[in-house]
Order: sequence, then C-alpha cells, then structure tokens
Amino acid sequence: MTDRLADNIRQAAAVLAQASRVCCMTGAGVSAESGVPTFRDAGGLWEGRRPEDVATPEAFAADPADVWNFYLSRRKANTACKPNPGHLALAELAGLLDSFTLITQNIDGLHHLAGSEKVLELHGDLWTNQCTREKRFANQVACPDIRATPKDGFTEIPHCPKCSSMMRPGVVWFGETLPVDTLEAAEFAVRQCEAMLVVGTSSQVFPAAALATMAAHAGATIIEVNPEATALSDHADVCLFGPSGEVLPELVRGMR
Ligand code: BJW
Repeated sequence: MTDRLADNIRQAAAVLAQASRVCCMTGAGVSAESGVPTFRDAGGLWEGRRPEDVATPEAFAADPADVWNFYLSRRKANTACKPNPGHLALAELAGLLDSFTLITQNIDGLHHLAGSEKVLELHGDLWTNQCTREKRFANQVACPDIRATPKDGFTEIPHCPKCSSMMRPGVVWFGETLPVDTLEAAEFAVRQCEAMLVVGTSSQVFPAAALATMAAHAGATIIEVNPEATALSDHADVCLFGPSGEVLPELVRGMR
C-alpha cells in the first residue's frame, strides 16, 4: 500500500468516526475478490455480449431460454463464491456506527452471507424467480427442475406454481423500474447521511449512480473505494484507489 493511500484511508476513517449517519453503496467490484465477475471491466460478464442481448425485458421476451441460461450459469458460478474481507469489513462497520445503511446494486447475496443484516438491494436477487404475470417472487427452491440442470442448460422454462405463467429471474433489467420501496428507502438514507462510501461501482448506471450525487448535494462527504477512477471520482471528497478487499478492512481498523 502506498503512503498516499494510507494517508487517505486515515483521513476517511476520521470522517467516518465523526459521522453518526453513514451510507454505503456497493457495486460489482466489491465482489470481484470473491470471484464474481464485474460487468464492464475487461473479462467482465458482458465482454463479448451486448447488455441488451441479456439484460432487458425485450431480450427475455425474444429468447427466454437464452436469458435463463445466462442467469443459471451465474447461479452455478456464484454458489462457490464466499464473502471476501471487503464484505466482512462492511458488516463490521455497521456495528461501529449509530446508523449505517448498506445499499447494493449487486444481486449475489454476498453482503447477507457476510453478516450484513439489512441490505437495500436495488437490482434484485440472483436467487429469486419472479412470475411474469402477477410479479410474485418465488425462491428458486420452488423450481427444483431448473436447479437440477444448470450445467448443461435446460429445456423447460420454469412456470409459476400458482398461475402457470412463465417465471423470470428476479432481477432489474434496463428500462425497468427499481423496486419502489427499496429505492425510496435508499434515497431517504442518502439525504440524511453525513458520509457516504461508494465501493466498486463504475457509477454509470442510473438511478443508482445518482444516489451519491444526491448525498453530496445534501452535504455528505463522499468517499470512493475503487482501484480505478470512475465517473464519480471527480466529485468525491476522498478517493481510495485500491481493491475493496484490502482498503475496507484498513478503513475499519483505522476507525477502531
Ligand atoms: C473494484 C475491484 C475491486 C474492480 N475492488 N472495486 C439517466 C441517464 C441516462 C440513462 C438513464 C438514466 N436513468 C435511467 C437510465 C437508463 C438506464 C441506465 O442507467 N443506462 C445507463 C447505462 C446509461 N437505467 C435503467 O434502465 C434502470 N431503470 C430505470 O432507470 O427505470 C426508470 C426508467 C426506465 C426507462 C427509461 C428511463 C427511466 C435500471 C437499471 C438496471 C441495471 N441492471 C443491471 C443488471 C442486473 C441484473 C444482472 O446482474 O444481470 O445491474 S445492469 C448492471 O450494471 C447491473 C449492475 O448492478 C449495474 C452497475 O454495474 P457496476 O456494479 O457499477 O459494475 P461495473 O462492472 O460497471 O463496475 C465495476 C467497478 O468495480 C469498476 O469501476 C471497477 O474498477 C471496480 N472494481 N475490481 C473494488 N477489487
């Protein structure tokens, strides 16, 4: 770790130690060290595929089996992934602050596995299926047929056990609205917070990316954790340029 990064971590830890209300927004980068691929980096999930081929309702309507296969292969790959020191540090951070709101764009569930109790999941949950007609959610356990065959793909699209309509992955695609209650809770928290951590996101996808700007306009100190500069970096008060699995544990150690 460079002296500059160590200094910036100390500065960020001092900001957090003074704050009573803190928010954190995470993106795919926080799970990179757990082996979950990011989206837009080289080697990311979408390298070689256009997002609109798999991450839109139109893509699902055109070829549900192709889209299901993409998500089933991610379920299979993610089964082996465990929380990394970055996830664990965020779970610990919650216990050091009066109020801490964890907001994530990730669908991998690793914050829960790390012990974070309340997580605002803006883009849904990889492990949930949703009825395309009544929008009811069902845990994938309710569809053992697809779980049994992810290795080789599958031929049967899962159907809702209640109304028989096709099920879809319980995630938010481009052009779809985010879960209203979750987004409202996130907006409420960022407007109240004194400091906001923004970890492992390229800050290119809205409305999630607007939450940090909202916090900054309300007077919060913005602390970014990312090995690379992003669309947010010029607007952040402190940039901690490093992998979150190394930076976040140091940050929490600095606060203790
Ligand atoms: C590390 C690291 C390490 C690496 N440690 N860091 C305003 C302006 C322009 C467009 C819009 C707008 N408002 C809405 C839109 C349209 C659209 C949008 O944002 N488009 C932009 C791309 C331009 N948004 C929507 O459609 C949203 N809906 C909506 O707004 O509804 C209302 C509406 C509808 C229609 C019209 C207008 C309004 C929905 C967005 C849903 C996003 N869904 C996805 C897929 C989820 C399911 C799935 O996983 O398959 O969510 S897209 C994908 O991107 C996924 C992610 O959550 C999201 C963000 O990606 P993230 O996390 O930032 O990942 P990367 O890969 O981009 O970045 C990783 C970062 O990690 C990098 O910076 C690395 O450096 C870093 N990193 N290793 C720390 N070790």
